[in-house]
Parts: sequence; C-alpha cells; structure tokens
Amino acid sequence: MPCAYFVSDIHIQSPECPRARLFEQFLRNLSGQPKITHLFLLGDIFDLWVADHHYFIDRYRVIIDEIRRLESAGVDICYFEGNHDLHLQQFWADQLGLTVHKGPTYVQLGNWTLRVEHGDQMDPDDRGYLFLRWFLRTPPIRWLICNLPGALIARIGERASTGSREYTTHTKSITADRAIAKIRDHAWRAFTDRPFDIILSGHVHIRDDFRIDKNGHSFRTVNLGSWLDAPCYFKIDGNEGRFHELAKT
Ligand SMILES: [Mn+2]
Repeated sequence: MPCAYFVSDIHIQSPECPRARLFEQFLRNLSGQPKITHLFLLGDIFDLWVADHHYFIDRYRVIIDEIRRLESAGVDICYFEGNHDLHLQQFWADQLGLTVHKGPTYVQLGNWTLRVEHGDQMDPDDRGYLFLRWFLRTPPIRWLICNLPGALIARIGERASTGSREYTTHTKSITADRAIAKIRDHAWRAFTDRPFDIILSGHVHIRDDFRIDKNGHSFRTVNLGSWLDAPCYFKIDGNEGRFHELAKT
C-alpha cells in the first residue's frame, strides 16, 4: 500500500528561517514513519536553489542530510523543479539519487493515477513567465547559471526570487478567485489531454481540494498552498488522501 507525502512552496530563505526548521523537523518525523513509501517535493522548496553550486549545498546541509537519510531508507523521492529551484538534475538526481522532474509527470500510486507538477505552466496567459521559463533553460543560459560562481548566482537570484515571490503574493491577494479558476481550468485541460484520478500542483499559493464532475468525468484537483501562509502537507495513505496541518514555530 502506498503512503505518500506531498509538500510544495515552502520557500526556505535561509538555514535559520523558521520554515527551514519546520521542514527539517518534518523530514525527521518522516524518517520515523514505518509506512512511508514516497515523498513528492513539488517545487519552490527553497526560495532559491540553482544547479549544484556549493553555495547552496553548504547552506542547506542539514536538510540535505535528512533527505539523504530518507532516500537511503528506501523512500522514493521525487523533486519537481519550481520557478525558484531549477537545474536540479546534477545535484539532486545524479549525486543524491532523487528523481528530478522538469514538468508534469504521471504516477501510478496504488489504485490511483496521479498527475503531479509544480504548476508554473498552468496559466497559458502568463506569456512573460513562460518565456522566462524557456529562456532560463536554453543551453547557453543554463551553462552560465551552472558555471558562474555560486555566490554571484545567489546575489542575482535572491533579487529575482524576492520579485517573483512578491509577484505571486500580489497576484494572489487581488485575484484569489481567479487563481482558483485557473487551477481548475488547468485541471480540466490536463484531464482532457490525458486522464487521471487526482492532479496535484503548487505554485499559486492557494490551498485547494476540489472534485470536478464534468461531462460524465470525475476527478480531484489539489493545490498544496504555501508554507508562507499555513504549513501543511498532503498525504495519500492507501485509499485516503487529505491535508494535514503543521504547527508554525
Ligand atoms: Mn512557484
């Protein structure tokens, strides 16, 4: 029986930030769960993580050690790139052994087919961002990002990251209803493209758990919200899937 945990948009800004401590504690608790089979990290776990720079590896050593512990215990861990954490393959996959996904992925978990993604591609009207997403992944820019000194990348990235987070927060505060509509519209489009039982995403920082019944089809859409608002995780245990709260420290 699968027992899977899903978290997204923790936006850890430094090793000292309360969300870093909370995530470390969360991971330690998972290590003590005998039933856990999967951990899904749905992106924007860090407010900034780029490539395999030692700057980030040294900075977040405690978290990495906890993830390594789960990995060695046989937990299947998938990390989906977000818009704040990208070019993850070299460190998180090649060195640490996680599975890294750059876009939406279908996963069979027990009786359920899941579609899992960060969610930064869900708004087809967000052309500016979709261009930036493409641009940051072009070979020359990728080369620069991977080869410039880590501390310099961190300085540039922290500025961009703050802007991006403020943009997300601002967008959310003025248009929460519209954001929920976008989540559900995207879920329907994705379902018509290839069906699933549950779609799980993050990115928009709005917690949502909704069943769509349309044209004789029925499926569930879950958005994981953000730890900036209310730290939580989604857990699928056998045939039950639901949110669990984490106490703020
Ligand atoms: Mn995001």
